[in-house]
Amino acid sequence: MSTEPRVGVLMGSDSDWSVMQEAGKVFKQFGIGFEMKVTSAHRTPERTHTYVSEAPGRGIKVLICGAGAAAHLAGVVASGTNLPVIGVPLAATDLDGLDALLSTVQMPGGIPVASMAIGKAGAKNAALFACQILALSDPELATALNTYRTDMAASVAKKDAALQSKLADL
Ligand code: RP5
Repeated sequence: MSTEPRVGVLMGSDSDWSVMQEAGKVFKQFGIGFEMKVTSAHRTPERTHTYVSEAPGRGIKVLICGAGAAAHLAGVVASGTNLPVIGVPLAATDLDGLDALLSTVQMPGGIPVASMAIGKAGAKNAALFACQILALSDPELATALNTYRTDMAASVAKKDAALQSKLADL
């Protein structure tokens, strides 16, 4: 698969990296080219607008935005592009991500943001969701996603088998 970046992963601060790296791990696993940038909706609005306006011309097809607190990043990015934007709310304050979740998911009608769960699961699912979007026009990636789910189901069956043997030993 091409390693040219097809997904742009933005985060509002370097303090978001520990969670947003989960998205990067998924793209590495599937061999999807991606780039990651720190850019903030409110601290660096011009930098954010410039990135968003240039992204499609560089082959970016999907954008992921991780941000905490009053998380404007996904909404602001979505306002500047018709590319699909996936928001990942992050826990950065005493509200444990509920603030970011509501800021990300409660977009007024007209400018959609696909919001994932708070934190690492959200970052991982954002990347998988981006892969699913790309797979619409990438049969090789579609096959890889099917295999991923088959393997996941097999691991659950294996865990159940281990549980049954623990039960038998009680
Ligand atoms: C948001 O504010 C960032 O996305 C981050 O989650 C949060 C706190 O940022 P720092 O103060 O750690 O830079 O914009």
